[in-house]
Amino acid sequence: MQGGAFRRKLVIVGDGACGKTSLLSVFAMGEFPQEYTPTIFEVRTVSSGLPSMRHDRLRPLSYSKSHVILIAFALDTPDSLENVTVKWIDEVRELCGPSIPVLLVGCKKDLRDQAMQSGGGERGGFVTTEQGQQIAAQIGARSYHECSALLNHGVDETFEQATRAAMLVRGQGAGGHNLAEDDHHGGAGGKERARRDARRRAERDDEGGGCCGCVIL
Ligand SMILES: Nc1nc2c(ncn2[C@@H]2O[C@H](COP(=O)(O)OP(=O)(O)O)[C@@H](O)[C@H]2O)c(=O)[nH]1
Ligand SMILES: [Mg+2]
Repeated sequence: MQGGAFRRKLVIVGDGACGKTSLLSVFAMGEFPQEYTPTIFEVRTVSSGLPSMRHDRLRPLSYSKSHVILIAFALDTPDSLENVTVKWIDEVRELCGPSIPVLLVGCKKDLRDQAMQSGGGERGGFVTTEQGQQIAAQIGARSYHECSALLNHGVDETFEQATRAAMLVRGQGAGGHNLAEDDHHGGAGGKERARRDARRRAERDDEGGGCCGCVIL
């Protein structure tokens, strides 16, 4: 506890372009970003990243001391839900352990609603609520949410549930990756040094300012 306030760290992961930055931007700043900017590590009130192979090695740093994880996917992209089961949940459990609360979030609900209204939603191409709920149960998620950052539907509710879940986690949170150990085994070459510097930056961000409570990957 610092300054009489609880500090909780929330991390959002999920496929690139599934809607993570927009979700957070709408929640934190009340604004839907007009331009899509894939980001690597953006540190302001949030951090954001583009999940590519190159960033797979740096991403574990951002999980450090998390209290709650949101795994996001896009309701108009079934592949992004599949990646929840084949990639994201494994990474989260490996780096944050079995007990950190995980919420599953389906983004871009407005696109599915629109397709349903025009009769196109039945033809596949969209994830149904039942499918989302089923995967949420399969990965042991605490809850399942659907939202539209564009229309600001379901955004506050999702973060409210995430905050409640985070409050139940005691202490400093879970996650992170012991790069010192890697250095011990692999030597402190250029790559290791770069990763160590990134870790220090991430740790500084964790500690500083009180604004960096949220990380998007
Ligand atoms: N229709 C619709 N588009 C969205 C929504 N959220 C994000 N997008 C769009 O999806 C693209 C990727 O969004 P972004 O938040 O940057 O995804 P990220 O890579 O996961 O951070 C952008 O073109 C956004 O405008 C939404 O709720 N509805
Ligand atoms: Mg982003």
